[in-house]
Amino acid sequence: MMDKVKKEINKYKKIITKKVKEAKKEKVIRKFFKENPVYITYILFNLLNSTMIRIFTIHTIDNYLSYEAILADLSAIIILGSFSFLMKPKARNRYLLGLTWLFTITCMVNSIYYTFYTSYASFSMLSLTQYLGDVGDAVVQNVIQPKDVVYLLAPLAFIFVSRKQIKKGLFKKIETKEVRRKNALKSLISGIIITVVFCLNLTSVDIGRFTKQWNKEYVVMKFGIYIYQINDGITSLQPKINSMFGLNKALQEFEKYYEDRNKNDKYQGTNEYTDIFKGKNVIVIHAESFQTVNIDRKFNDIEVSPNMNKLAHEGLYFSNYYSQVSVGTSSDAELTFNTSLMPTQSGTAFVSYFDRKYIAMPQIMQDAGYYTFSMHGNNADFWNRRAMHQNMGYERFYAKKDYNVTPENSIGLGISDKAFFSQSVEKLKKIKEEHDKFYGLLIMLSNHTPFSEVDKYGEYDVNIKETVTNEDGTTEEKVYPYMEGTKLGNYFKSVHYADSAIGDLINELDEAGLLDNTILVIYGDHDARLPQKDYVRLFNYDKETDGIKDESDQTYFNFDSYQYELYRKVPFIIWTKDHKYQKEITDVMGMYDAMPTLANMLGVKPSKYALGHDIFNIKDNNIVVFPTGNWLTNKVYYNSQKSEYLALNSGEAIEKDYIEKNSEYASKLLEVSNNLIVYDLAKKEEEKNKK
Ligand code: GP9
Ligand code: MN
Repeated sequence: MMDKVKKEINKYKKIITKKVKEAKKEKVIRKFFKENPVYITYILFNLLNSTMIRIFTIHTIDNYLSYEAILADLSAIIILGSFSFLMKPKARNRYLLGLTWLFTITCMVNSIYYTFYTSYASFSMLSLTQYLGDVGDAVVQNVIQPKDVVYLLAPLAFIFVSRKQIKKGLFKKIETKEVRRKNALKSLISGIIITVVFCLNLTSVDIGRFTKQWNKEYVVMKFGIYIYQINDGITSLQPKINSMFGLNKALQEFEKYYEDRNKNDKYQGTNEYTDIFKGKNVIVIHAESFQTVNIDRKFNDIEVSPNMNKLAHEGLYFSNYYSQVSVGTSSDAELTFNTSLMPTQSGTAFVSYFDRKYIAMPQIMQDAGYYTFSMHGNNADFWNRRAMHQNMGYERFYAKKDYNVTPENSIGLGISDKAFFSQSVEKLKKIKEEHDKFYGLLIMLSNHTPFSEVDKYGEYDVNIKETVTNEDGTTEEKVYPYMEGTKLGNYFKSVHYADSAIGDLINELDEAGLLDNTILVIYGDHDARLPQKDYVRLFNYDKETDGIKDESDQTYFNFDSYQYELYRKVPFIIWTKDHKYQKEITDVMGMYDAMPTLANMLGVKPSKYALGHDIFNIKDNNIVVFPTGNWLTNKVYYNSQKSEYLALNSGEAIEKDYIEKNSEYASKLLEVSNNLIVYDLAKKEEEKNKK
């Protein structure tokens, strides 16, 4: 009995001490609030600003509810603010006001920048002199809207509250060093706790996007504007740091490399394709995530990509063409296609090295008297295209702002390919009227991972339908699910849509007379990163069990990691309306071979730094180097990480020397390409020659 009472008393004791502790804590907090009204004003108003800028710029429900960004903003504000406690009241006040101005200016600059570029400002852009002009114009045309000045609320509130406190004797307050240190520590610890909570919520996608920093809207939505800007400052310095050391060695190696190449490369010069398209207009189509696996593939006798198949069979079709992208995906494809250089080893050329000198196809065509332009329905700053397209020599970049984009005409990342193409044709008609020769790029968007908007792609079944006759003579249709519900299956549906958009485009171009003196060039930009297991199902489906065939089955296709790599290939097609040049070219080819091959046909000189070759010169001897150091020839796929290879023609012996020589060639090529971009060697060489 006594035990029971004791237990009860203890229980209540515990509750009471907890309550007392809580009350004490509350008092401590209240005390802190009461004693530091200036600091609290600093936190609240800067937090309000950072929340406002997200709400005024990114209008999505996810953004309004983004507690992650609030946590991130809070941690930046509190951690930076903590140091103020180490200072005496007067200096503390000045420091906090300074920070408030810094935060406020960050918000104002980004607010103005966003109005014009639907993206956030970057320190790296400061090195573009044209940027300053643009911002100047932006401010004038913008005539500072209320939404840009509302952020001044923070310094105003800060000044108001601090003045009041100064009158009450804030600056006369005597604090011991001990108290200052304690307060700083308290604030710092709370900042760190918030940071830890924030970090626990991060996914690997968040971290990946944060380090790459190119998807600015995403970074701001997750990390808040202040952390975005701090991170931007650091990443903007990286290319400068990379290029600070080792320039002389890089320049010497680069000069030697090209000297050797020009002397000893026997795969240069003219061939039967030289000048065949000289003077023709050129429309290049960047087909998002379009792989060769689609070509001539059918489900229930219906082609996945009937229009691309037609183009492939009626034109020059390079059926073993490989994309050489790295983390810069679409942008790396554009880089390699246009400059015949490889993606950089760290960062991406488009984002980190957009201010280097590139000798690119659009500039070459412009110099040959062509009007050059690019068209893409997404934000102009996505992948930093606005800066890079100009650098590569496109005279005009038609981006999202030039298109009528509505929720109804959008799929996935933005405007649907059908809407994009039909609006682009209107622009092309005008271009044709105003210019006698043009070279333009149209970048597609709808066929982009994750291929989940199946209801918008239109009807296309990826199952197996069969009509079976029953014993009593009646017939019934049997349906086996096959690829339905898989990511690869959805990909085929998405491709079917994109292909039909290409079909519509060709009809519309034809109606407008835009095909008569034009060559169409189409490339898949990179593979769609589809799961290996889906390919295993595609090639080894057993409809009786709705599973995978047994490996012992004679028809079993061992779709291993080598097959996966080989199946990443993308189509490259050059087509004209008159079908004059019809041929399938099966030699392996990399995206870096596009510029030398095309330039020869168009009668212009490719970049003297091109790393690829004209496929009609190099033919069977070609080598495709991948950014990983892997390489591919007609004979071998070599995996440099594993130092293993797959021989492609069974029975043919591969010499050790062959592997070594090609591996050396690949690593030298990657090094020279990277140095050329990082150290801006094309520019250095040009300056040297001028002297
Ligand atoms: C973005 C589009 C897609 O505008 O080109 O880029 P990706 O994700 O393929 O690199
Ligand atoms: Mn892409």
